[in-house]
Amino acid sequence: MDKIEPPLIKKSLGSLHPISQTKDFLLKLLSEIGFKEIHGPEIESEKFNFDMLNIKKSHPARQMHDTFYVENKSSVLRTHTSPVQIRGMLNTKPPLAFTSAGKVYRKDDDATHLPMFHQVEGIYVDENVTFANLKDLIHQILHNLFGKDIEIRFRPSYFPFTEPSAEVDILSDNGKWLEILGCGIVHPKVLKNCNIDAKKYSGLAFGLGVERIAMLKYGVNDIRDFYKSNLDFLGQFK
Ligand code: 2U9
Repeated sequence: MDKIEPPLIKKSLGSLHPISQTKDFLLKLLSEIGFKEIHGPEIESEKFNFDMLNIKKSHPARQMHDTFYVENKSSVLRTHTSPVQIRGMLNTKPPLAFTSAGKVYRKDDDATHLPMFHQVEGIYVDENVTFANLKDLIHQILHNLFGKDIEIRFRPSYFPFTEPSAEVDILSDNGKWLEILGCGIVHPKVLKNCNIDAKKYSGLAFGLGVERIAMLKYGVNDIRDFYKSNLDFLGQFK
């Protein structure tokens, strides 16, 4: 006699994708600190993606081989979530604290870069915002992500939209410094572009790549693993 199989009662549940989990973790942490999440379009004008952020016409990021241009060439697939912050600042008087998160697009494709990836960004504009406030905030974020015991290093850098600018590293187990995020004090020209009085107000801003954070947190060496829809790989993040 054939064996009669009982009906399958326990159905296995799915789970959020590890990139969504990492993005949601960051947004929740920042909302608890007081940042409000705002949203914006993935197809942007050159004005909002570049000009308003003090990115000059000659900047290499604007070249055809780095940016996806759409149709008439005055629209782009956003290369960062910063234009969302520009829209937020145009609509709101300071003090303000916003996060913007989601998909961004750049012409890149290798083990650590994809043509689509996710960013989480924050901006805080108020009277008397200083680099000390920025350092404190970044320490809070990184301690929540990687634990209280990690070593953190600020390294001078350059971005057109912040001045001064820094990149932040953490010390890994094997003694190597790993780049985690970029940040800085909002460039006064960017505040002025948004009709904010740069004599009265200053701002801090930071941006991080969600895939990069997830790779470091979970020890994933190839960014492409996140987008192969391999359920054995993805099931490990339940
Ligand atoms: C406005 C003004 C300033 C956001 C910032 C960075 C530094 C940064 C990168 C991290 C890895 C992008 O995903 S990544 O490649 N971001 O280094 N982002 S400061 O500064 C802003 C944003 C909006 C209006």
